[in-house]
Amino acid sequence: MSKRYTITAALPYTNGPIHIGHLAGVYVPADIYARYKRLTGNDVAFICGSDEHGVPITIKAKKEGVTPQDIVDKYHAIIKKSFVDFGITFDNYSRTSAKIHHDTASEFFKTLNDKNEFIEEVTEQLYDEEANQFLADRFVTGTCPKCSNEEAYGDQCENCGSSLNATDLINPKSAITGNVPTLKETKHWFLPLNKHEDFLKEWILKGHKKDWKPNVYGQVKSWIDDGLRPRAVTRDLDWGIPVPAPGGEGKVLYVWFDAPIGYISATKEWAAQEGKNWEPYWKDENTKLVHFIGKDNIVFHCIIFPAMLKAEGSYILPDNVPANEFLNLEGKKLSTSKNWAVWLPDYLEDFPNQQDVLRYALTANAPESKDNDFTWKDFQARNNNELVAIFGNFINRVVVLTNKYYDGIVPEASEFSEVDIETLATVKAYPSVIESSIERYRFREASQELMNLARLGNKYLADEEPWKLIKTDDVRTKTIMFVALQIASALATLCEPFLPFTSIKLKGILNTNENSWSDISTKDTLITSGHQIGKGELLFSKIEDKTIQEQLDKLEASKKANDAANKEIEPQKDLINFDDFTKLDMRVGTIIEAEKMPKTKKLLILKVDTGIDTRTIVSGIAESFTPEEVIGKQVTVLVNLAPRALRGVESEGMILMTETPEGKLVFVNPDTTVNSGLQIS
Ligand code: B3M
Ligand code: ZN
Repeated sequence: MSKRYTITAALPYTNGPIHIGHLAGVYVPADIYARYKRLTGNDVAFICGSDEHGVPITIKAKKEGVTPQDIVDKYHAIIKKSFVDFGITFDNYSRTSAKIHHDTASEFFKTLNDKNEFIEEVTEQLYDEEANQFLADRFVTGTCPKCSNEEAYGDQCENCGSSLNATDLINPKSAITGNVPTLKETKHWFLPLNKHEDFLKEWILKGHKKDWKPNVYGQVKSWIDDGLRPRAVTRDLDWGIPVPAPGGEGKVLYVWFDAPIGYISATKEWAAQEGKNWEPYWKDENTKLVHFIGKDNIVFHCIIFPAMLKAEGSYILPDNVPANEFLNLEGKKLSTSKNWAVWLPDYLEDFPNQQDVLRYALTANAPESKDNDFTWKDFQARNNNELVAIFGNFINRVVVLTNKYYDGIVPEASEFSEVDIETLATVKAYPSVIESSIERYRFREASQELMNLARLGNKYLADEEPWKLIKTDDVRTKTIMFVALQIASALATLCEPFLPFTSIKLKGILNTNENSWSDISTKDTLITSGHQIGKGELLFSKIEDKTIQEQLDKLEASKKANDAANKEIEPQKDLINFDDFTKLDMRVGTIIEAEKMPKTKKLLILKVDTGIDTRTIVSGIAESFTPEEVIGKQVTVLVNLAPRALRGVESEGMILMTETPEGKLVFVNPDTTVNSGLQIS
């Protein structure tokens, strides 16, 4: 039965491009769901937009010496393009700086204020005297009182997911100056979450929410069990939506108050463009509201936003919030600040037209019930062993053989064998098999079912061997190819939510676009005899080891460059007097021999001519130089350092080094050739 769906995907902060973690956690599953709901005949509003307020944007603007507006304009365009490039089919991708959003969020606040749903209170908040600024949200970090994570933010701990008030932090530190904040009085509007505790308990714990994912349900339950407290929904900042109430001058709405309302304003904007009424999408009890988010956003979507909607009174509440866990990259946490990420624009540059490969690899390995790891090796295996070897191979065989035997014309089927009948019946069952996984938000499982259909096709061809039968049994071969073409047609439709670009390509090759999702289970023939298909064209191509190694190297290099760029300059050490200095005996030395220390990655054993003698020095430079490269080099040596044994080799001195921005070690050496043994003073 056709239903109305409002499907939202978390609004990305506009402080940088998006990476594979965002795609895997939120946007690909949301898009699969939205596409599937549309294909099955539902009325869908798939909504997203840029989250353009909040501290992350102000911090980025400060860092780059530009205005917050410059930052959001730049990244809104980049992010929006990435979504189009990866086939994410939002009905509207809006932005929270849009007038319609400012108006909608202001109205929402005013309604709650008029209904006395807020507490207005003067309290002491953290303040940075040097920066002349109140510290909230990401302007302050400290230790989480719940899990002891030392990098919790003023509104949330990303480690345990708890929502916090800035004054809860232990050892708070300003993110602007590094100073310890003081306390200063200021007035704010608080949403008394405690007032909504009973309703939330009822709604989440006792209601029909048992079908929520265990990770979501479990977190929400534990927060509610802990007891809820009032939360400030305004901030002393100048970037955001002005507080529309007397006494609100110089203050703005808390970003997590305005951002979820962004879903509503984006729906309004879309409805106006489409000549529709937006209200049923948010106010009709029959509409199913589903929020796709990452796990760090659970508290906002399952507690705070529902409390806001309930307090307002005229809105529906989410039916489900299928939050995902986090995706790691090569065993390490994805990190924007450490540049440990695969950015979508970079991926497309290196893998043009291969969006479906990434969509598939991220879905097949999605962090649905626990954190998961993206590795380039797994990406390669998903492509080579599944997309190429199973899906692509099946389609290629069907298309090539149909062209070879019948000039691309779908042959007549004669009598179906038992295997044929069974195979066709299995194909008919696939839509509901895939549906049952998608309805439970198990997109990994759904993607594997899709691949199983291609496997079925491959097995059918391998068992029936039309390439052998063509020589002896023309009639039977035609029937086999007819059945295989039905499977290929089913794949063309059923792969659309997962592999949208491939679906278009495949429909082009089969020269048909007429089957809907439900046709696959209801129609006896998906592609009829006499229909002309097109020529073969490879859907996927093998990814070589070299390509994967290049990605691994690139990742490592960009992280190193980033580390070097962000390296804090060490403060000056304590003063020494001239006598201390003269104790150091530094000389020009010449490296005359070099070899790798066995079983180590970093160490070279060098023989150095110091002018005084030839001695052994063990140096940790093997990741920056081969032994051959250093032989003959003149270097600065501290010769009177007490010897010490490294891995059983006595090292008699130290070579002075520094590091390039890329993390490569370089020698501190004379810029002209001089005699070994010369003193440096
Ligand atoms: N911008 C947080 C994030 O990007 C936030 C989501 C808002 S959804 C209303 O993780
Ligand atoms: Zn915590």
